[in-house]
Amino acid sequence: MTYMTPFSRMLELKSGTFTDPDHIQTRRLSDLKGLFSDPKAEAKLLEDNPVLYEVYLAFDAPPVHGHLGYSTTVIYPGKVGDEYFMTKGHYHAKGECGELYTCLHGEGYLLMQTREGEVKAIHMTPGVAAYVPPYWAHRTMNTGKDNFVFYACYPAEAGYDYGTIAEKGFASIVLEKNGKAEVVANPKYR
Ligand code: PAN
Ligand code: ZN
Repeated sequence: MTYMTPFSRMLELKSGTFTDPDHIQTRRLSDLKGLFSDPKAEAKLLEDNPVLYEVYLAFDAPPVHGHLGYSTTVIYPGKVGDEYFMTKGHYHAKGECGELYTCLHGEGYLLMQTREGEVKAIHMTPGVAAYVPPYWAHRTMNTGKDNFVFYACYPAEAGYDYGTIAEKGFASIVLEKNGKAEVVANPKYR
């Protein structure tokens, strides 16, 4: 038996950045084209094409049973029209894989849904440790004025199904209404 050597990474708890990640993924508005509910606001903001979020992947885990991936996501504050900056959102390609999300900084929502359209929203503030059960799609949005940062841990074999969300959308969206975040039904959900 050949053992892998244990290791650690350094996570700056406030900023949520790993100082020595294996990978950083940067997602701009153009990477989420068509996912926001207000096409005019999206087209206007695409002229600037801001960075919406970054994922610090601490470890490029081999995508096989037994290994764990871990990362932090930093979603910047902002909106497309009335809709808060958010992640693409995905089901796991291996739907039976769950995930842990722990908020480190800022505030936001973790939206989850099943393929049958059942929706659950969890308000994320520092210390909230949320469980994404198997088979639930998940998407996060920053509803605060500061960066929203969370730590995630997941089976490395989970993989990503982004296509279903790109095609059908999420059943709920989170909009700012009268200065407050509201989870509302998505009129474009198919
Ligand atoms: C997270 C997400 C991360 C970015 O690490 O991948 O927050 O969201 P999208 O992948 O939807 O763009 C996770 O859920 N991994 O499984
Ligand atoms: Zn996931």
